[in-house]
Amino acid sequence: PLLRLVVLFGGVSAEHDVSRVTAAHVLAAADRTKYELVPVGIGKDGSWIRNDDAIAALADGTSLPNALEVTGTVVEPLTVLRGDARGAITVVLPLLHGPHGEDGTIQGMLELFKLPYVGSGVLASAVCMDKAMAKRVTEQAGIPQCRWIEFRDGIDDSREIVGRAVETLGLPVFVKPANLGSSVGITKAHNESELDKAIDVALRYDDTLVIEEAVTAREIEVAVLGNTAPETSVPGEILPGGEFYDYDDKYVTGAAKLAIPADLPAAAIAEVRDLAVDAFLALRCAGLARVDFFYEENGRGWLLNEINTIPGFTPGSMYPKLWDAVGLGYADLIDRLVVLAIENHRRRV
Ligand code: ADP
Ligand code: MG
Ligand code: MG
Ligand code: K
Repeated sequence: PLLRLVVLFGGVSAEHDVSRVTAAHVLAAADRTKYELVPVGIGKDGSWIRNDDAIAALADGTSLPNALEVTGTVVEPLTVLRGDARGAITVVLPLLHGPHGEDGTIQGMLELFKLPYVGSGVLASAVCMDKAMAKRVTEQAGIPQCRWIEFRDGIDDSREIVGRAVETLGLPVFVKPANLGSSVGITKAHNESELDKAIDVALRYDDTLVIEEAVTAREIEVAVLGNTAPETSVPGEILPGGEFYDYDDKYVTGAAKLAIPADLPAAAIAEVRDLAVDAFLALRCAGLARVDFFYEENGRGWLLNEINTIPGFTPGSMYPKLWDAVGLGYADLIDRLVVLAIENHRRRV
C-alpha cells in the first residue's frame, strides 16, 4: 500500500473506552489493499503503545476484538508517526474525543511533525472544544442560538452569578464545563439551590462554565464532510431516553434512539443544512464535523447547540449513519476522510 494510516485511539479523556471500540471497527472496515494500518493506543497515562497484536491479526486476516486494547510496544510519538520512510505517505486518523484528542493539542503536535491528519486543525479544534468560544464565533457569524452567560472561576463573582442567571435566562438552566463532551459535568438545574450545586459540579472539570436557558426543542444533528466546499447529510434526530441526552444515554444504557432521516419539513431541512455549513466555515473546520441543533417547532426554529470536530464514529454512531443514509458507507467514508486530509495538508503548506 502507498498509504500508511496511523490510527490513534484511546486517549486520556472520558471517551477512552468508546474510542477503543471505534478503532476496532475502523481497522476492520478500512481497505487493506489501500492502507498499511498502524493502530497506536494512547493510555490513560498518556503513553503511546503500538498494538502489534492487531497488526498481526490484520496481516493474517483473523478477526479483531470488539474493542482494541492499549497494549503492545511502547513507542515514541515521532518515531511511530513517521514510520520507516519507505516512500509511503503517512496520514493520521485521530479517533480521540474530548480534551487532549479533539481540542487541538494532538493536532498541534501533528502540525509540528508536518503530517497530514483527518479533521480540523488547531484553531477550529480548540474553539469547538470550548463551548463559550464556539458560541462567540458563531454568534458573530449570525447563527441563532439559545441565551447563555459565561462564568469564569476566580474572575467572575460567584455570589452574583446565580442571581444573574435566573434573571437573564429564567429556570431551568443547563450548566456545563466549557471544555468537555459526552455530557460529563452537565446538569439541568430547576431551582437556585440546584444551580449552586450544578456550578460546583461543573467547576470540578473546568474553570470556565457556560450557563444556558433550557430550551424545549427537538435535537437534530447534521453531518458535514469536506474542506472548503463542505457537503451535508440529511439531518438525524436524537430521541433521549431520559430528561436530556446524558452520559448514560450515550454510553451506558444506550437508551437514546436515533431517527434517520429526521422527520422535518423540506424548508426546515434546507435551512439547517445551510446553517451547518455556515457554522463549519465560520469555525474554520476541516474534514468532518457533526453540527448539533435544537429545533423549537413553535418558537425560534433552529438554534445551534454545538459543533463536534471528532464526532462518535462507530458504525452505530450518528455521523457514519447519516452518511450511510445517503449512500456513503463506512469504508468509503474513511477513504473520503483520508483524501480530504491530504488535500487539506497540501492546500495549507
Ligand atoms: P456535550 O458536548 O457534552 O454533548 P451538549 O452541550 O451537547 O454537551 O449537552 C448535552 C445534552 O444536554 C444535549 O444533547 C441536550 O440533550 C442537553 N442540553 C444541553 N444544553 C441544553 C439546553 N440549553 N436546553 C436543553 N437541553 C440541553
Ligand atoms: Mg460535544
Ligand atoms: Mg452534545
Ligand atoms: K464540542
